Amino acid sequence: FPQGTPQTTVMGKILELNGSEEEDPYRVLVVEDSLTATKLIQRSLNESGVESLAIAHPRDVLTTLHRYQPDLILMDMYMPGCTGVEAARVIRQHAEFLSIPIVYLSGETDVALQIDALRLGGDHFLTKPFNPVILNAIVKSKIERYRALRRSMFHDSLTGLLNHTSSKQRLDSALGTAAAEHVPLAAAMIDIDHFKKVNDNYGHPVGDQIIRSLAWLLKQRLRKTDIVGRYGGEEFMVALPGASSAQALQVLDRIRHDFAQIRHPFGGSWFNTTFSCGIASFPHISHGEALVKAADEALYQAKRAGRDRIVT
Ligand code: GH3
Ligand code: MG
Ligand code: MG
Ligand code: MG
Ligand code: MG
Repeated sequence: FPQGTPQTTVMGKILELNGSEEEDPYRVLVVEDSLTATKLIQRSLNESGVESLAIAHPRDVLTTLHRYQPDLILMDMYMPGCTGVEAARVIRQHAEFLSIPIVYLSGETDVALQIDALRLGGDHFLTKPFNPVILNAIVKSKIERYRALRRSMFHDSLTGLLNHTSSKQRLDSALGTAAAEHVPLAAAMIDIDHFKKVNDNYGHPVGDQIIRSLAWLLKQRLRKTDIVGRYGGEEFMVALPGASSAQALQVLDRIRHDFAQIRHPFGGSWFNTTFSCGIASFPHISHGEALVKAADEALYQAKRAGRDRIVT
């Protein structure tokens, strides 16, 4: 084996990618007009490690949902201006909040009214005074399932990265933010070189492992605020909010270099693979689709120029 080339431990670590990405604390939005009830609820959630934000007016619910991105809504029934049920109906009219769990927490003991509330977009009904143990158990189990659902909707099952659709959506929303904050954003398309040959020579499962190793390396090296998606088979899309083309080149070229050093074990020996990459950036290009297209064209240039390189 060549001297000085570090033996990789990447393969062993790949398995962690899907399961052990550290989880954000659970977040609950409490919609409740009584200050006393709010304090009790928030204390109970806090004691079991769940973050929360409380609003007293249902009219603020949509803006708060967008800003706070909670995993669950704890909804009072009777509040000034609008009932919890009315608020739930408004929430359910927005596609992105169609499946967020809404748990009512109310003094209402009339079962017919409780059932009405559940029919109109609620997932569960708890009555006050509440049992904190039950509240926390329900909150946690609902959030677990909601997060699992979202993971499978937005992520690729082989790598755990964002899938094609959600990486495009995330790019569009990051572009909106970049425009509002007057900061640059670099987008890159990455494609593994001669991957057909890898599959032909070593088999499809080995090919899959290589896709996972690149996914892991990208996740490992990029920031939490960067967008990393599996765009297609052996093709990845990366977006770096705040980074210029030149800055992205610097970061990604290290990754390119290090990926090429990885020794993929096969039949008692090992082999290397490389990737090519194209970079384009905002504000030079301002539309998401055009940005991806420009990065794709740069990627094509990188392939034509001999692969294992980045073109900006
Ligand atoms: P180039 O350097 O031009 O990119 O050559 P290439 O062979 O990588 O390009 P091409 O796009 O023609 O082939 C990509 C191959 O990737 C074809 C397909 O069999 C393989 N592939 C796509 N998705 C997967 C996957 O999920 N797992 C594995 N193992 N292979 C895949
Ligand atoms: Mg009330
Ligand atoms: Mg390809
Ligand atoms: Mg190709
Ligand atoms: Mg390829």
